Amino acid sequence: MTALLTSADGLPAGVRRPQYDRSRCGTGIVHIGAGAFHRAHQAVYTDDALADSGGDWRILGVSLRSRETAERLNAQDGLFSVTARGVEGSETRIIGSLARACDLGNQRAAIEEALTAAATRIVSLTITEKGYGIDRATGGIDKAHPAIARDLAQPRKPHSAAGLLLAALAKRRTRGVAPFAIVCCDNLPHNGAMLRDLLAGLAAHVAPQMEAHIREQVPFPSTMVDRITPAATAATKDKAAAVLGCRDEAAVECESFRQWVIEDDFPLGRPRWEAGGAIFTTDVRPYETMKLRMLNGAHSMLAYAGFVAGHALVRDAMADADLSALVARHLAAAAATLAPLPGMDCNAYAESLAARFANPHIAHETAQIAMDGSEKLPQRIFAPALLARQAGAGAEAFAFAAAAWMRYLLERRDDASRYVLSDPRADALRAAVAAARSAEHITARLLSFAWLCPPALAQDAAWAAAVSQRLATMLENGMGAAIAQEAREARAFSRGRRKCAS
Ligand code: CS2
Repeated sequence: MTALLTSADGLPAGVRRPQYDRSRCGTGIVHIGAGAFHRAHQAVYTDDALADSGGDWRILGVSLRSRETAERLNAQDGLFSVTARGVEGSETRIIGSLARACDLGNQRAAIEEALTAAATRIVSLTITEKGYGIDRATGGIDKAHPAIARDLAQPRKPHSAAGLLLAALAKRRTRGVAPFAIVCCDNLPHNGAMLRDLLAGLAAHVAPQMEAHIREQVPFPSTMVDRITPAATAATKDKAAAVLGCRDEAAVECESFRQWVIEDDFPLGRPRWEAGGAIFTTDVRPYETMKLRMLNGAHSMLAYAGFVAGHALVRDAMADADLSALVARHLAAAAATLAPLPGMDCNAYAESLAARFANPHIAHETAQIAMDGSEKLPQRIFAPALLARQAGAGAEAFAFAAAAWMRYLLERRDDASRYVLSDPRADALRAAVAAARSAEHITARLLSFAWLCPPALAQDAAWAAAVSQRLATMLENGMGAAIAQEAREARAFSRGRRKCAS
């Protein structure tokens, strides 16, 4: 089979196609980071909105680094398939909302033109936590971030997402074109406000006249995005080809669950994303905090402990009764740090998360989640740990997760097989671990990084001891034994709690 997916005609009857005339819908969104998550999430919601009410809201996808993504998508006229796999079964549909894709290395002019066009009313981003260049200790720009450093030296030819947006907003302002709304769709706390601070911080260095404009005139609606989407592999494409009867080089698979909560701040208009189930709100923070601490926090714990113990996939780690007991404990501990959210039952949410992690049809690699821990742990683990400690709680679940991450930094599994740490701060992390003599020393060195752990938590001796004791067990007895011991203690604790409550 060599035919490529170039048209939605002629596909098997069970495959849903775009329910609208693509040629009648112009482009209104530029999306930076056209990877699997965007294709499985925002592109699907936009497809639903176009089917519901049309509009000039198709997407121009931008890749900042990869040339292949854009080439593959353009070879298929922007079409690609999304296979949603639930526990009960799967559904494959063709998404038509992507008009075309460009990569910055080869198509800078086209990207800059699209960003300054009046028709572009929204710019959204999925570039992962590390893509932005935020100094995590201050919230300002990280001058050591490679793309930010380049943009500070040469602001006229930006390479960072922040630099591109800033340059485009400046041109729009000069030409009298209203600013687009900027929607950060990455798992960062207060992602709209965070991106506003980043752009304003960059402006202060390279275009001071833009700083107030960014703070006062540019909308930055915050969002919470959710859909478990493993990185696409050769198997993803082969399975898609078997369903489609042709090759789809941009195929994605994901879970069937999806959620999008967005602050409704789009002065120039927006697609009717609610047609796909998006929820609009005036304050996204409670949703975002719940997702970061519960879903992402438990995911990270499971990924570090599971990966080191030898589980390559999340679903296999969940099949280990001890690890799934630790996931349940982590979810409960994270839920206890949240303010009540009307209409949201944290226990039901926790149960649904455990079921989603265990989905037998999703091959989500623990290594994928384990990447970039220094960018993820502050909001997933250390922020709720501090709150738990301030509330007088023991914070064992967070201490275990932090220790599992520290153990993972050693670059060898329980069975002594090696892997390479993938983290933008890998050098600093490796150096901290290599120079340390004991679990206590490793813990102290790592917790002292202000970009990682809030100083008030690092100085909490009981918390540091809880982390280092767990790390010592992991180092002396292996991760498998540490998981078993932790799960025993967690079960005994929850039995004790149930007794007290009855
Ligand atoms: C995961 C997330 O890779 C990770 O760190 O925790 O990508 C997670 O799968 C998504 O946020 C789910 O919406």
